[in-house]
Amino acid sequence: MNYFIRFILCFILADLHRFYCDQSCHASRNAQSRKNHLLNENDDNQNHIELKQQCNVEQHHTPIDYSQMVRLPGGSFIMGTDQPVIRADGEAPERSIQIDPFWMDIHEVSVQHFQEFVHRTNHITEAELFGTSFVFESMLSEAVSANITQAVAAAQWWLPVPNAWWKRPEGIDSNVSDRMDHPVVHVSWNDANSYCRSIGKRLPTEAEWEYGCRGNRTGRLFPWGNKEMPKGRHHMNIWHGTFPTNNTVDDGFFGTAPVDTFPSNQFGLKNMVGNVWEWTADWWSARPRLDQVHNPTGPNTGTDKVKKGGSFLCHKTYCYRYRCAARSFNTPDTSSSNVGFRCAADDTNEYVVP
Ligand SMILES: [Ca+2]
Ligand SMILES: [Ca+2]
Repeated sequence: MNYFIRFILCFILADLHRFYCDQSCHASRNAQSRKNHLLNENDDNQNHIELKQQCNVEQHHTPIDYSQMVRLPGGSFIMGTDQPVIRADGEAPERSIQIDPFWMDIHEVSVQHFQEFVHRTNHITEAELFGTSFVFESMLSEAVSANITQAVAAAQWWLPVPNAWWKRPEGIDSNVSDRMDHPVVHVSWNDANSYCRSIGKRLPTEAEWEYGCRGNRTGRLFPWGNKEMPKGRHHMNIWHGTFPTNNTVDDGFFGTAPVDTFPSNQFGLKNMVGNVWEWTADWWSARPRLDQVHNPTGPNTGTDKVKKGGSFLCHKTYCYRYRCAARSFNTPDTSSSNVGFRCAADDTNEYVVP
């Protein structure tokens, strides 16, 4: 199906978004098969990887570094919306939620910080184990595109790119030398969880993330209010122009932006919407649990994890998910060029004012 028809369907059939268009907003790994294949290639390799993965999940016990975090005061806030844009995602209903105080990273985790984690722990990401990761096709060089024969049936502009991983975001001929302050990408939920745990932190719950996004502004679309560009200023990195054929780069960024770009919200958090999607701790369900009103943690189990905030690939006519109430999902072993994360931490007596 060509882009024009897909675009029209997305625009008109908003409530069918999940069934038609949402399948193309992201690509998910369809099975453990390729990783299992890699793990079974030889026993020595398997033992080597398993040993390293044991190191990955080791919990860090030294004090948390709060220097790039903010303490959110908690309290009650309104989660979700009664005016859902993408109803099938479970954006509705509005409900009053109580959140305890907690800490959250000011920024999405940068390439620099993820590299330090890898050096410290020898972590091997799932993109490396699988041997491929998903990249939006217009990000690729002609040389890399020409060598890709496999396509994702339900997501035609997402390509499984060999050797795409956090250090080579667009495959073999790319690098991160000028993107050390950009958000790390090609990290699965499992990778993100390992990172946060290694420094004594954790992934935020969906409710914590949304509370942080809203920044004490009830019922607003974005962290700063309802206008996409207040006073004509860009506040986030999304797709400007015509998706997916023409990115006018009005906000200054074709791909990711440095994690400290754009104004902070009232909590001091940056890029909660746009730039990269952010993993949360919760399992996905399109029906939010309404029985959980105090520090909700979502379903007890599931097959996908919730991600929040949208990315540099989001456009209002397609994947209008750069809103605090919006939500989407991927399997916990999926990685792609537009998903990253930030960490949170419990509010304990450990923090000492410098
Ligand atoms: Ca942009
Ligand atoms: Ca973000």
